[in-house]
Amino acid sequence: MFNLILFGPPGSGKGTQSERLISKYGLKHLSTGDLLRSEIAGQTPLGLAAKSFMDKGQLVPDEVVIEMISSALDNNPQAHGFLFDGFPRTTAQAEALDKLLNQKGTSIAIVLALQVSQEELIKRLLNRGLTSGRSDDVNEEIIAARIGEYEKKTAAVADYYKKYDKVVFVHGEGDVDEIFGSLSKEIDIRDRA
Ligand code: B4P
Repeated sequence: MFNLILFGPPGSGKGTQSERLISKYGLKHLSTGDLLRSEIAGQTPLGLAAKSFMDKGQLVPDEVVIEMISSALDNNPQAHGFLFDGFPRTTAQAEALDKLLNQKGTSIAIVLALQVSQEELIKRLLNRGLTSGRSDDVNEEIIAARIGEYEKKTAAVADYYKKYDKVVFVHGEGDVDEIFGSLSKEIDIRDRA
């Protein structure tokens, strides 16, 4: 089993690159952002609770997203590997993920961390907000709150995995295909190892 985390600030291209990586490597895509948005669309109690955090640019509480990922892992016993997109976003989530994977006799092979400047992140998210209908992309204040949450709570997740020598930083600005090429190169080195 080959499990990877695509890591980076909001708007760094995690969703964009995930789509390509899952089709090239046959991984099961687990995006907590997508899972939460589908709960919101279904107007479930979980979705309604999550929406109040997401609309303010805040992270959804750890126990909610950990439970969602735990169920998704259980529901995909046939997967050859998982691509985690937007998860883990706190050290507590990283510790929980390690435990869940350990129970299944597997672990994270690599954390690919996309690096994008703050100006570019804001530009991309405001641009997406014009067409996506996503309430967390519509104004600069909410976007700034999301970047603030990333710096305060999520950046430390890279330090957590650095201890295990699993983090590779990849330049995330420029041509989407070139970035995909850089990510693929890093996976290919490990996948063959
Ligand atoms: P997510 O859905 O994870 O979304 P994201 O961080 O905003 O975006 P991503 O990095 O995937 O950006 P994308 O590729 O689409 O999170 C949304 C919210 O859900 C969070 O704020 C939080 O409230 C909640 N949440 C999710 N997971 C959670 C967790 N684990 N714990 C707690 N809360 C959680 O790219 C953005 C834009 O850039 C797109 O328009 C794309 O087309 C463009 N783009 C991509 N690559 C480009 C490139 N190379 N050049 C130019 N533009 C590019």
